[in-house]
Amino acid sequence: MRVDRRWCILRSLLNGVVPTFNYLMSNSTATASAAANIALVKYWGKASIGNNQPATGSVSLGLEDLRTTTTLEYATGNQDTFDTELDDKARKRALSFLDRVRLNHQITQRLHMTTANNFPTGTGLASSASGFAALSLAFNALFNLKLAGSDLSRMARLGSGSAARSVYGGVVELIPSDDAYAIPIATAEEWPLDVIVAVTEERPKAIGSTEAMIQTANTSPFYRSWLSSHADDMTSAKQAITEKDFGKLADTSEHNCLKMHATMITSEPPIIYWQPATVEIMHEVRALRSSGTPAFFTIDAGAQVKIVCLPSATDTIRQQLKAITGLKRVIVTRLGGSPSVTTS
Ligand code: 2P0
Repeated sequence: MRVDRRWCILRSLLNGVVPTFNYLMSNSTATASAAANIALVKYWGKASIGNNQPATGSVSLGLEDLRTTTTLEYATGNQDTFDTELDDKARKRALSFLDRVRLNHQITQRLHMTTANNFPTGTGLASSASGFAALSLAFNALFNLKLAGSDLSRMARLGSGSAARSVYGGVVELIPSDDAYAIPIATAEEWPLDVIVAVTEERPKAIGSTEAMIQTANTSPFYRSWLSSHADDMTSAKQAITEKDFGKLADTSEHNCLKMHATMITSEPPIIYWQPATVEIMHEVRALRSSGTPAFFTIDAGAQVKIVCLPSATDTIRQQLKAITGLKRVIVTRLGGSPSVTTS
């Protein structure tokens, strides 16, 4: 304890005099890959807006093949620079995140950031989750911060609430608190599942998640019920995962998803992310389950439908989806998404 305290004092003194001191031990580049995740029990609403403190817990699946890869290195000048296709809004968001985490870790170094997604951005496929998780992992590695998983998760949450879950792979729970962080609750090996992403809309969504959440909380008459019924869904989903009870996970996930969309649809003005094909696919998946195919749907803040299934059902579902008018394409992935980091 004493040594830690002295180290902190020395570090902060030196940081004032020699700004480069606290990363003399750092690497010159760090590259991180983090996966998108889909929530089965969803985060929709904030207890605190500035810090992305979620109003509720959530449970998610990491998507092995939907990834953001981000490299951080030192900028040559005294400004952060980007070698990316990030639009102005995303760039501002990344800059404000970097300023915040630099302040938290007493780092002044400006950075050069390169980042790319291997899937569509801003269409309800959790690109902010994989994006801020990859950026946090790269930041931690570049400056050799050696943060514990819970602290990395908290860092990622400052960028985007759902990013707190993408610092891990597998099944992850985000626990609400006044400094919320996520924990892994099951590995992909424990319960192999496939996820079929049915893309029904390639264009970016009309309203972003942050704004939509605030609008929902402020105007939907159902928002209070959403909050008060959430704990039951968390308990049920976690039990289903522990017991590998697919039917129970299916019922809980679809119920929670439809409840979330009910709060959005009843906001003023309404937030309707669904396309006709979104609804058609929901019916198709429910019909498949009724006839014995182990599959259920979930939909996030966008028009895409994510179909979770046992791997034995993947081909059947893909075949059935071909008949859906308005389906643009499918992306098939498995539960997974453990992050990876390299430094030099
Ligand atoms: C989720 N979503 O649990 C829910 C379900 C979308 C629907 O978390 O404001 O991009 O950056 O914390 O994390 C999307 O919201 O929002 C989201 P911010 P985020 O996955």
